[in-house]
Amino acid sequence: MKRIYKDILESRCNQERLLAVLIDPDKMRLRDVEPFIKKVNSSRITHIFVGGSTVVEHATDRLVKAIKEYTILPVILFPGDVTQITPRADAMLFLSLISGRNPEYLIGKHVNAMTQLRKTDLDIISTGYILIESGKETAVEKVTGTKPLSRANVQYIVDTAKAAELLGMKLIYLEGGSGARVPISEEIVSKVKNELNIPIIVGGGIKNMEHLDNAYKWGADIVVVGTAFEEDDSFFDTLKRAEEYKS
Ligand code: 1GP
Repeated sequence: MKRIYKDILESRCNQERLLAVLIDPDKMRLRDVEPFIKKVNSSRITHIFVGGSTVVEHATDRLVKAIKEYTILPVILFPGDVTQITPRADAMLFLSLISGRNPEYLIGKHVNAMTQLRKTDLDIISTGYILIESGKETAVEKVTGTKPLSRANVQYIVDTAKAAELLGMKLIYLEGGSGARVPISEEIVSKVKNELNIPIIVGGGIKNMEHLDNAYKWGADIVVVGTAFEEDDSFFDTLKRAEEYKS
């Protein structure tokens, strides 16, 4: 069994800022993997998340195989569906959509995944996935038939996250949705951080250095960026320049 979660906990103790790039198998062409991953390797990115809300069967397996040829960074599945499980990855976020009340996404799909998961050596990380409204309808809402939590109801978001921690979940993912107009707010991230002992992932709508720095400052242990890299890979250079400026 790989020790991806233990490494996340260790990094957190050392106050390291973990950064994950999210790659959607439906959007990344196999011939683009090599140049893209080479840029990832020379950046400060620490983890590669792979997943999407709607993915063609076997696309995840093919993509993870290709990614693994070019990097030693941990590859973590962020699956929208059972068909996105592949033993080639290192770990999997075992997501429970705790902002919604669709039993399929709370426990149903997890049960269906067991036959496949038993055959893998993935580090399976139980994750409370909280979708928070961010100004536009997200793919997660459409696929799961659930509504996000209101940004205004911060206490309810905190209570949801805390309940997940007490249920034994190991990570909380505060999700604004891919391409969110605005990232998760300071009040939400900092209040969830204050109450929780488990690491927090923040993603959705992180498009520039200010968004990224703020997410860490407010309490994110891992920040996930997808669209900014997908739409404009000069974001890699922006990251690099910001690092050089700091050092
Ligand atoms: C989506 O949180 C991730 O699930 C990343 O969002 O694509 O907006 O960076 P972006």
